[in-house]
Amino acid sequence: VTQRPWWKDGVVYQIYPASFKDSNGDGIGDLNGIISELDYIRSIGVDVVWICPMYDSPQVDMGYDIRDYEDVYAPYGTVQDMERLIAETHSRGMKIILDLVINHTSDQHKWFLESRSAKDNPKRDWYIWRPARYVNGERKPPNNWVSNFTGSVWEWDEHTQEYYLHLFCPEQPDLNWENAETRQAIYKSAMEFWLERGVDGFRVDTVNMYSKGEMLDAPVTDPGSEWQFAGFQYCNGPRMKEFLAEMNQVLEKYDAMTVGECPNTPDMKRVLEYVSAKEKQLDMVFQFDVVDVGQGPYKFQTTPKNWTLPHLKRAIARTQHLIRTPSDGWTTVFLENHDQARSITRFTSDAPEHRVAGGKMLALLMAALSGTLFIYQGQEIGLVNFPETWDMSEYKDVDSSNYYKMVGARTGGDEEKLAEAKRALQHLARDHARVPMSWSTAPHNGFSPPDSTAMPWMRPLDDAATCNVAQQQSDKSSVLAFWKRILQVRKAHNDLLVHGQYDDLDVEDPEIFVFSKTWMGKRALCVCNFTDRAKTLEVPEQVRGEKMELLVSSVEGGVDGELAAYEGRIYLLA
Ligand code: TEU
Ligand code: CA
Repeated sequence: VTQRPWWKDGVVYQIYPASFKDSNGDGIGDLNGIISELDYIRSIGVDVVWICPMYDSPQVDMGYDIRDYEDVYAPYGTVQDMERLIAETHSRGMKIILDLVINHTSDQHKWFLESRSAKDNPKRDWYIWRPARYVNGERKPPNNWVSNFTGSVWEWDEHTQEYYLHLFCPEQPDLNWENAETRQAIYKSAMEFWLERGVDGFRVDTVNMYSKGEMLDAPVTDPGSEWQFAGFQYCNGPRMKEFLAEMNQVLEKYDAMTVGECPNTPDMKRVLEYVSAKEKQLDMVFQFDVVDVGQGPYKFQTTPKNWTLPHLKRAIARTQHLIRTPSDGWTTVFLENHDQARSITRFTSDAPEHRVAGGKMLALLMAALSGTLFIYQGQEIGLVNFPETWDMSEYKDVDSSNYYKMVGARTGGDEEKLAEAKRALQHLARDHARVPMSWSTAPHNGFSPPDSTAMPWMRPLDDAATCNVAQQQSDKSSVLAFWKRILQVRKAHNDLLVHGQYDDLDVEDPEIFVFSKTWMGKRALCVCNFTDRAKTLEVPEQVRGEKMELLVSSVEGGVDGELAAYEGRIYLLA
């Protein structure tokens, strides 16, 4: 076997600093809290940690609005704490990657303060400024693109009488990547500052949005529509390859890995151009096919349970086929992150009698898929969405609150429409991933020190009594115990499970997910029962007659020929 890069076989654990562990009792997670749990993280069988933005930030979008790339958000700690976290991670034989947020900065970044101070400021062109459009004497934004967080992507600046672009919050002005000087400053400040301190790579935020292309200045097509989804216009623009190639000249000096977040890219050929080894663009990407299954461009405007198992199978197949020879691509496996609701709730059942089985089955499914595997904090203990009974005030995320406000404004506060919006948030909001971790049954679920008087920044879960790290570390039938086991199985059968070719064996079956993995003549079969009822195990005709040796089941004492509710199995075929 050729020497494989660490980032292909390694399992990555994603940490959201605000919600992982609060070591000093101010109710906010911090770097010392993360350091105190590195042994726990290592014990799961994880090889890499990904830290979400810990940089100095006004926290409008939870750190994805960076005020200073070269400083740490004070409540999280200091640059020295980060240097200690990097060292402590490395001393345990793990790698560490940071979040690289370079499509935009905070509106309080010194570069933007300069840029907005005057039209002739040397940094004016470091951001994207445009004059107003006038329609019948009325001032309008340059076009009708809608922001990811509702409303226009243009914000009026009274002082210099122009609009600036922000694909996300108004507090997140887009950097102008057309300006070579800006790009060099980004590489130096956002990347080299941390590469010099030993980080092993980056998860690259909105990696395909840096080249806006000429559509940005195209005339407004349908003036009638208030706002228009433009994700397919501002993603994958004409200079993306050039920008990533230039960025790689810096990364290669440190042999750093990259995983790019790649929304709005349904065309697999375009994705392959990012992840093909010979293209030298990115090592891998997160595609949204699986986590957006069944959703339209406006994720909250879809009825929560509107996906089917064939939807999910086709989405998984698209991401797996990036590995199919002869492509020289690579792919990622994930069902959760800080932008996604909890996968047990979304894809199985979070009913008390099913949530553990659901969590174990999804762990087995993910472990059987090729590509680099990403686990999001809390997924390893089977955390689920917080209940519908929680009040809207518990939703702290700008994505959720802006959407809810927009529905209220559009419908004049229509109770039924607002209730519908809350149901969608209960199912899909990013907030479900941001509740403080449940460590034990101590006060604050062990997230903050027991004697701390400050309340955690978000309401801790109500179910910690039955779902917390401490309890599961000593419970062999826990979701945590199963994750540890299934990661060992994945490592023991690395060729088949991490690198093998994926073939779906029955895409249309609405209840059972069965696929095979093939590597140099060796084959495995994975079968998952996505229902809450026992189902007969039908051996797919493609493998009928072959000897099936059970490698692992997600349910103890499974019955031959029958799959229990939410049971997953992997067989070796001979
Ligand atoms: O996400 C970019 C992105 O496309 C999704 O966030 C999506 O637009 C959003 O969840 C609304 O549905 C990245 C980060 O992961 C996200 O947390 C940030 O809010 C966003 O970029 C801006 O930096
Ligand atoms: Ca703290």
